[in-house]
Amino acid sequence: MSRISREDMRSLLQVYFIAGSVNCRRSPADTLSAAAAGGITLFQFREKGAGALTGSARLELGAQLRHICRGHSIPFIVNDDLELALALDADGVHAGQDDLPAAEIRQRLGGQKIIGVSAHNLAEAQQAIADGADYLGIGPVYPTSSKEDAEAVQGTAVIEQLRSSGLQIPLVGIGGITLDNALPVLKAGADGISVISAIAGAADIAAAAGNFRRLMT
Ligand code: TZP
Ligand code: MG
Repeated sequence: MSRISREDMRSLLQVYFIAGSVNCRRSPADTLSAAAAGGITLFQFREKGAGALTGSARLELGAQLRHICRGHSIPFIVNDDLELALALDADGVHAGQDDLPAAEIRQRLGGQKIIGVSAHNLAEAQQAIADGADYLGIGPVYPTSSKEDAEAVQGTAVIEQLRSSGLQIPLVGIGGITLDNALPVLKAGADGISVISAIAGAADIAAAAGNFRRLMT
């Protein structure tokens, strides 16, 4: 089976919502349902941080969220954990630099699934592309309180650098992105924005997702 095309991947990255139970003020299922109704284009299940679910509770929540994604035709990506992705028949995996190399994930997941990799510089980006990544997550663009071990804030500089080096791979910016600071990320060359708190923490989740979606058109 064939890899997702770059153009299809770019469209999916427009409003990439990431969440786990720790990030949600309402239930994760309600949060994701509202975000999906509002117009997110891709979802990542990232069950991480203090108080995160483990074992069967994590698997059950993943299955519930995958089901919601399927109902909205939104691809369901699992953060870090290849075994969980396989168990949930996820649409893809997102890996950090400390996780399994994309080449190994590609071998285990097969050709048609989506693989994303977090990259912080040109060398990491080139390696991820060589390993078969479909998209790269670049950040943190702005200060974030959603990731305990976040690297140094880089603004839009790395996105600009990757684009000026000629890299064509779909890119998404991440870290502290809100409606007010999203446009420079796109201007720098990202195909979309990835957010946790600006959607999961919003008083009106569907409206927040819808506002990001409108920014993309
Ligand atoms: N990777 C880099 S920053 C970040 C991740 C997972 C957290 C993004 O969360 P928020 O709330 O959108 O800043
Ligand atoms: Mg990771």
